[in-house]
Order: sequence, then structure tokens, then C-alpha cells
Amino acid sequence: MADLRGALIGCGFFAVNQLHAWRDLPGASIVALCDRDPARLALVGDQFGIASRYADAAEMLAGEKLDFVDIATTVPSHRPLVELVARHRLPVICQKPFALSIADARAMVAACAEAGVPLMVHENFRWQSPIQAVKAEIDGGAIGKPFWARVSYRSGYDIFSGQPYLATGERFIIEDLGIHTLDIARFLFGEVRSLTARTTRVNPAIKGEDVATMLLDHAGGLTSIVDCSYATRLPVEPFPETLIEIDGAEGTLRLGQSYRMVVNGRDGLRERDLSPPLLPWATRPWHNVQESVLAIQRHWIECLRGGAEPATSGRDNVATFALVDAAYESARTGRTVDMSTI
Ligand code: NAD
Ligand code: 89Y
Repeated sequence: MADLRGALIGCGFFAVNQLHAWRDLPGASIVALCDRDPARLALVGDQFGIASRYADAAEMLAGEKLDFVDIATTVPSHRPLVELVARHRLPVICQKPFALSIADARAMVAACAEAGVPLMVHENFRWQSPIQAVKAEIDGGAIGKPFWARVSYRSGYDIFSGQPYLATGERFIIEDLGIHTLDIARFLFGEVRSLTARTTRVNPAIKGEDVATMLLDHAGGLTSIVDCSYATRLPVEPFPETLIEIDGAEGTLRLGQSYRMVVNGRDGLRERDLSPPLLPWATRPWHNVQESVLAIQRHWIECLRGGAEPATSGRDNVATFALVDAAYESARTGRTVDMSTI
């Protein structure tokens, strides 16, 4: 079977991971690149040996024969680019955060549904192998029915040098990083009925909030705390690990720092090292995230070939995005937000 022909829009900081993963995966190849910045286009095009290069996405879509498009630009361009690709009736992947607003996210899902094309959001954190292993333990009943949980991401890592735009937006950590941890909470514990959030900014050099604490009431009865911080200076920097605590009716699960999972459950006490592999092109400490890029892109190829809806489809991601919106509203008003109002 011939490789699926993909094009990538946005050759910035993170797209390099996506291009490495596409190069490693059988079944798909990136045949064209687009970036409005000629220097990035040349640098990344040369690095990956991709000769078809465009400054304008519309020109690329008119000029190339493609099976899908991967959008790796920052959020302001997501809606126009997804809608452009939908008009060309091509399957499309869009980086997180999906959109600038929930209205935009819903419009993007509608545009792809009307065009009859699959839409996946590159919501990769739930694809990290330690997170998948936690999910397998819960689904396998290792600790019985979970009733309480915490999904925690606390770091002092300097992400602003690689991603300077993160320092300039009104919204920062919930939109950029909390979106991943909220998605993990949905993935592990199901949909959310109501959410309460508090935020603060510790770093005076940035515009948005860099600390958020959220309390989620899940539809199944579980209560979870989802907390994130880029103002937390720990003795051993955990970036970019998500730590998880779950209490179940028949035991407990802890995913601690350095990817150590301890399950005290139905089968007694077990400890596992869930350290992700270091892919040949990966660099510590990003290797956990980089492995999840490979996993989500593999999933996309399988879904396209098999005609299945991706687990992290646009439709699914609207529910995660709604949690982001609810968190900002709760932090602004001081009130608990009923998710049916978002
Ligand atoms: P970046 O600014 O380094 O790169 C974006 C690139 O897109 C730039 O080269 C820019 O010139 C290009 N671009 C923007 N609009 C364009 C348009 N309309 N047409 C063509 N090119 C355009 O940003 P980044 O740090 O690579 O982040 C990109 C996205 O990836 C963001 O949404 C970010 O949140 C996300 N991200 C995801 C993860 C993850 O783990 N999923 C990690 C880091 C960043
Ligand atoms: O942009 C963010 C993401 O998606 O993962 C980590 C990150 O790069 C910085 O918070």
C-alpha cells in the first residue's frame, strides 16, 4: 500500500518533533512543507530533505496532491487553516490548543463534519506511555472503582526560551499546559459535571497565569484535582512529567517522579519503572513528550487507513477545550462552573 501523502504547515519549534515522527512511521510521508517564515522553511526543509516548500498554505493545497494536512502553527491560525483544509476536503490534524475560543472549536468541528473529513487534535499527553499504562491499570480493575484522584504538573523549567510567545498571552498555563492535564483527567476519569478553579501569576516577566488549581466533579462520582505550575522550584526538576494519584475502592495507584508507578491493589503491592524509551532523535527531558508524538501520529495513520474516528478527534477535544474555558471563567468569577453552561 502506498504511503499517505501529508503536508505540514508551520515549521517551528515543535514541528521538528512531528517531522521526526513522520519520518520514522511506516505508512505516511510528509511531501510538502509550508511556513510564512522563509528562514524556518529553508532550515526545516533542508533538515528533512523536503523539496516542495510554500510560504502560503492555499498555494500549497492548490499545487500538491495530498491525503492529509498536519497543522503545527500557533493557535491564532488554527481556525482559518483547518477551514481552508476542510474546503479542500482533506483529513486534517491540528495542534493544541485547538482554538482561540470554544465557538471557534465548534465551528472547526462543524466545518470538517460538513466536508466529510476526519479532524484530529494533536492532544498528545494522554498518548504518553506512562499515562496509557495508568489507564490500563484502572481499566483492568487493579484498584477497584476510583473515587478520588490528582493529576499534577509542577515545574520551574524555562519553557519561554523555546516558546517565547507563551510569555505574552493574557492566558498562559491553563491554555498551554493545563489543557493536557485536563485532557488526561477526562481520559482517565470520564466527563466532568462541574469545575472550580483558582489561578495566580508568580513570574513577573510574563503576562498570563502560571499557576492553576482546579477541582473537577466527574459524572461518575469521582472528584479530581488537576493542578499545574511553572513557578515551582523542586530539588529535582520533573519537567515534563505529569504525576498521578488515584484512590480506588480496592487500592491506590501513584505515578511518581521519574516515571515510577506504585500500585497497591487487588494483587498486592507492585512497582514498575515506566520510563519512556529515548527515541533516536529525542532529547532529554523532552523524550516523554516526543514518544507521545510518535504514538499519536501512528494512531492517525491507523484511523485514516481503518476509517475510525481518532480518540483525540476534534469532537472529543471540544470537551477538553470546554474545561479550559470553564477554568478561566471560574477563576475570573470565583464561582463553580456547571459544564452544561459552556
Ligand atoms: P513556533 O512559533 O515555534 O512555530 C510556529 C510556526 O508556524 C512558525 O514558524 C510560523 O512562522 C508558522 N506559521 C504561523 N502561522 C502560519 C500560517 N498561517 N501559515 C504558515 N506558517 C505559519 O510555535 P511552536 O512552539 O512550534 O508551537 C506550535 C504549536 O504547537 C502551538 O500551538 C503550541 O501550543 C503547540 N505545542 C504543542 C506541544 C505538544 O506537546 N503537543 C508542545 C509544544 C508546542
Ligand atoms: O506548549 C507546551 C506543551 O504543549 O507541552 C509543554 C509545552 O511545550 C510547554 O508548556
